[in-house]
Amino acid sequence: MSAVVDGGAPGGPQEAAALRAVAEQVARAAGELISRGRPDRVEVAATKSSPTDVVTAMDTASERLLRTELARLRPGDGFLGEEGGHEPGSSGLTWVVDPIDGTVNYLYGLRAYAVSVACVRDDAHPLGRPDPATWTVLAGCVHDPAGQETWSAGRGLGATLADARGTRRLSAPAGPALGQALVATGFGYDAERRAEQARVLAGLLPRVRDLRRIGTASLDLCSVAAGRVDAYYERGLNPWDFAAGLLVATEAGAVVTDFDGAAPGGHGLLAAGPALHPVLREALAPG
Ligand code: LIP
Repeated sequence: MSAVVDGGAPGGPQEAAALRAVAEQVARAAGELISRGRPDRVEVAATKSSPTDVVTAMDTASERLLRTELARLRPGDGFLGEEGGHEPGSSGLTWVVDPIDGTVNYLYGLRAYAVSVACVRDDAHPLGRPDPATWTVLAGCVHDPAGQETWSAGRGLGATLADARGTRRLSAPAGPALGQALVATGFGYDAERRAEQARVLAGLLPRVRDLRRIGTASLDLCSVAAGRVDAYYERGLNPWDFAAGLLVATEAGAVVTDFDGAAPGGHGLLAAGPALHPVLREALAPG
């Protein structure tokens, strides 16, 4: 795909399909860069919100590639990246990217990391920074270079997983009873937040089958879409951590909200099959 990509009528299936193809193309290119270019010993280039919130040179290189490729393929669109922040566009569409989701896994050589690329429209902030409370995710791709798995979705087009065996449509299971549920979760970079998350976890653990901590929100959401876990919840995520995975999970039939049933965001995200979601939401309710 070399020329500028035009997506057809705004909000239509043709536009969603064209944006999905762009997301897949650039996510795979960045995935190739970070997996082939991973040094044996990855150094911490800088820290952000806390001493454990790290950036590596490959996070920055991956975001640079994504920004350049998207500017070439979709001139006029905005860009919001974990490392470089927001660059407004004129088209009303914004690409929300995490150049390496699961950076700590990448740093330690654990294989659960991914490139996450989503395209959103936010009519409440047409030329501003898109807000998960008001945005619509039109297309998204989560590419796992170590596992050679590519998860993608288009609004109204469903969700798929492509790997060495081919491409298959995803359909999230309704979900088991709470006591049988395998639940994924995650923890922030701030010690106080982790203490609070540990309290919630301690209350939930005796009531479910077991917990999984994969370390990568985008792959956690895709795992719900594929039935590899029954649910995923986390507080404190950034928009780029969940934008693409959110669409993969919802297009596969899972329910994704905050802990009050409204739009998910940094204040809370809960994803599960339609039968398990309300039960787990109640189990996670304070008090
Ligand atoms: C990570 C998320 C993960 C969360 C981590 C971190 P990063 O994103 O994917 O779910 O538990 O605290 O936010 O920093 O690797 O892009």
